[in-house]
Parts: sequence; structure tokens; C-alpha cells
Amino acid sequence: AKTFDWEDPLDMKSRLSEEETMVWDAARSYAREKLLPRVVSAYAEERFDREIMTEMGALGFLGPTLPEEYGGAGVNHVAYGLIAREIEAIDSGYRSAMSVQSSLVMYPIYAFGSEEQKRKYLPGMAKGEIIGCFGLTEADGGSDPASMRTVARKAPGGYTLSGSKMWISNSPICDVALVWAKLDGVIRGFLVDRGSEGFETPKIQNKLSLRASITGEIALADVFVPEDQMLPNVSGLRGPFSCLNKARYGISWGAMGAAEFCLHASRDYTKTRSVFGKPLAARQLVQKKLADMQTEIALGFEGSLALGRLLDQGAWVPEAISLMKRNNCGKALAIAREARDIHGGNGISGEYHVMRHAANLETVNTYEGAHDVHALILGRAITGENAF
Ligand code: TGC
Ligand code: FAD
Repeated sequence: AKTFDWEDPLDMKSRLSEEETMVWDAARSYAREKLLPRVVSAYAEERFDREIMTEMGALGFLGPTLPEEYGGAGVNHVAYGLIAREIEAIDSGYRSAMSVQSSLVMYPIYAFGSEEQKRKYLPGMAKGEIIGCFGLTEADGGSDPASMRTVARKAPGGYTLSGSKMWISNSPICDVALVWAKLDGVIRGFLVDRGSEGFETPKIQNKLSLRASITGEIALADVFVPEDQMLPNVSGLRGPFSCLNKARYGISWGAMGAAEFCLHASRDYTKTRSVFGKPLAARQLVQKKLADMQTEIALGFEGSLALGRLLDQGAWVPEAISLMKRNNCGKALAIAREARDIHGGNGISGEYHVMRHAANLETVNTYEGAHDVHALILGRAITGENAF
């Protein structure tokens, strides 16, 4: 007879394929053995270790859903979600590096790039030898990318790009930036190689969240981009949003991975911490908190799994992704804050990890569409009224 597994209350394991389970195990081992030991100092020092990209590349975690022909691992969206879950259980910043590379740069090159662009970038990106970044947001209102001011102008043999992007994950260490800019009023994607004249990527200092991920600006002072570096097969907001769909889906798993870490840490802590002569774990108030966390995490993962199956069948719609991104980020943030509380004073120490997760999830709740922006996407779908 089956017994209740508090770590997997709805028995998700039994509904995963052999391949999905293998990828999940590999991601968990890597995250715990290689990422966990470096994260406390990386966070304190605001440092991203470049070799994380080649390590993840060697394990097939970059662009994992892309076909082997272009260096991908050819796994499904559920496996991709499980990778995000385990990487973000250690740190949202490490998952960020993985998802920007995979969903925001490799995917659009694969989906909308020319054959030459695919050959030039994808195999190197899959190995983590080439790092990409995704430049959509500008300083004035990231929620409304249609209002972007960065422009591309036709020039002999290509285009010149002028403008600037703000809050761009990995930009200071990128080898190539996918920059979205308006050409004759229509949004297009441009692959800008490091070394292009007028292209600068200053680092943003003093973040109080996502400190183990490197974030920067992109400054474009009439940067010349050859004709064949524009993504030929997409125009309009559909381009960047197609990438965001994939990344937001991965984040729905990842945020719950961070929350799951916080539940496990809280359980361990309360079982050994005795206050008023009894372990905290034996208190009703504490048990209720743990039960609430467990419930939201189990439901969050179920939703992400259902969405992953829809993606694998090609039967998904963007609003469903908004629903899961919004719910799982908001719930994970609340869970991490609760875990911080349960840890008392120790909860603010880097060694206990929970406050780092809470601080990170503040970003995760905002980027890739802020919590309320996804509410407005859903509200529009429910009512037919645009309330932006
Ligand atoms: P709207 O009128 O809704 O749509 C304009 C056109 O875009 C199409 N579209 C989509 N296509 C595919 N997938 C989606 N999810 C799509 N959403 C919209 C739509 O069909 C339409 O096409 P067409 O051909 O009819 O013109 O556009 P709007 O201007 O009203 O948009 C409003 C809103 C709020 C939905 C949108 O702007 C939004 O989602 N804002 C949030 C911005 C955002 O998510 N930025 C993310 C920046 S990247 C980032 O944060 C990376 S962090 C990564 C990390 O470090 O992990
Ligand atoms: P705003 O758009 O100014 O929103 C501020 C607040 O207003 C939010 O609470 C929002 O919900 C609310 N709001 C907005 N519109 C409405 C409305 N109509 N009605 C009611 N409320 C509204 N971007 C990239 O392009 N690439 C990256 O790699 C990237 N990485 C990032 C990494 C980090 C660490 C961070 C912090 C951000 C990153 N971003 C990136 C940017 C991110 O996507 C934006 O911060 C996000 O989209 C929100 O935009 P904003 O910060 O300009 O906030």
C-alpha cells in the first residue's frame, strides 16, 4: 500500500517518464553538488561565476528542448521545467542565467533565425561557450515594451541601432545580445556581437536581490549591425513575447523550486529548534504554516506540470502561462517570507538561505511580466476589457 510522502504529496514522480526523471535527477545532483557550495559567497560578493555556463552546457541544460542537430538535448518542456526547479532551488539568479540563454536567446534564434544564424550561435551557446542576453526592457516602463524608443535605421549593408536597454540579465558578460528595436515603427530582433563599435554593457551595481546573477544596461550608440544579423522570420511584439512564453513557463517551475527549498529548510529547522521546551515543529502554529506551504507548492507544481504537457502537445495558450507564472511567483514569494519568519533571527543570515530566496523572488515576481501585469492579461481574457 502507498504511504503519504510529505515531499511529493500528489505523487508527481509516478507521472513522469523515465527520461524526465533522469533529467530531474541530473539537475538535482548538479545543483546541490556544484551550485549550493558557491552560492553564499557569490551572493555576498555580487558575483556570477562564468564557468557555471560551461558546466550547465556540458550537462545539456542550455537550450535543452532544441534538437541535437543544433546542440540541444532534445528533451521535452516538462524536463526543462524540472531543470529550472532544481537550479532555482539553489538560487533564482542561476536559473535566470539558464533561462535567458535557453528561452530568450537560443529559442528565438532557433525559431526565427536563418540557417546561418543557427549554425553560428546555437552549438556554442548550448555548450555555454557563447553567452547571450535579451534586451527588451528600457528604463521608462518595462511593462509596456511596445513603447520602446530604441530604433534601427537602414544603412548600407545593414542597420544602425541607437538607444538603450535597462535591467538586462547577463549583459555585462554576454558575447551576443539579442536587441529588440523598432525599424520603421515595427519591432525587429537584432543579434549584436560583442566588440561592435558603440556597444557598451555597464554592470548595474548594488542590487539587493538576484545578486548572484549579473545584470546590466545595453547602450547602443549608432551600432552598425550587418544585414544578416537581423532575425529574418519574425516582426512585431510576437517576437519577444514568443520567447517570454517559454521563459515564463520555466519560471513557474523555478519559483516553486525555491519555495520547496524553503519548506524543506523550515522543516529541518523546526525539528531541531527547541523553544519553550519543545521543538518548534511540535507547535500547531508552525505546523499550519508548513501545511500551507506544502499545499501551495504541490498545487503549483501540478499546474506547471499540466502546462508543460500542454506545451509538449502544442496545445497551450499565453494566458495559461500568465496564470501559472503569476500564481507560482506570488505564492513562492509569500512562502519564502514565511520561511524567513520561521527561522527567527537565523533567518536573516546568509547561511540559512531563506532570506536570499525571499529577496530573489522579489525580482522573479517582477520580471517577465510583473504580478499585476499578468493579472491584467487574465482580466482582459476574462472580461474582454483592456485595463492596461
Ligand atoms: P497586445 O496588444 O496584448 O499584443 C501585441 C501583439 O503581441 C502579440 N502577443 C503575443 N504573442 C505571443 N505570445 C504572447 N504571450 C503574446 N502577447 C501578445 C499579440 O498577439 C499581438 O500581436 P499582433 O500581431 O496582433 O500585433 O500588446 P500590449 O502592448 O497591449 O501588451 C501588453 C502586455 C502587458 C501584455 C505586455 O506588454 C506584457 O506582457 N508586458 C510585460 C513585459 C515583460 O514581460 N517584459 C519582460 C522583459 S524580459 C525579462 O524580464 C527577462 S528576465 C529573465 C531572467 O533573468 O530570467
Ligand atoms: P514598471 O513597468 O514601471 O511597473 C512598475 C509597477 O507598476 C509594477 O508593480 C507593475 O505591476 C505596475 N504596472 C505597470 N503597468 C500597470 C498598469 N497598466 N496598471 C496597473 N499597474 C501597472 N528585461 C529584459 O528585457 N531582459 C532581461 O534579461 C531582464 N532581466 C532582469 C533582471 C532583473 C534583476 C530585473 C529586476 C529586471 C529584469 N528585466 C529584464 C526587466 C523586467 O522585465 C522589468 O523590470 C519588468 O518587466 C517591469 O518593468 P519595470 O521595472 O519598468 O516596471
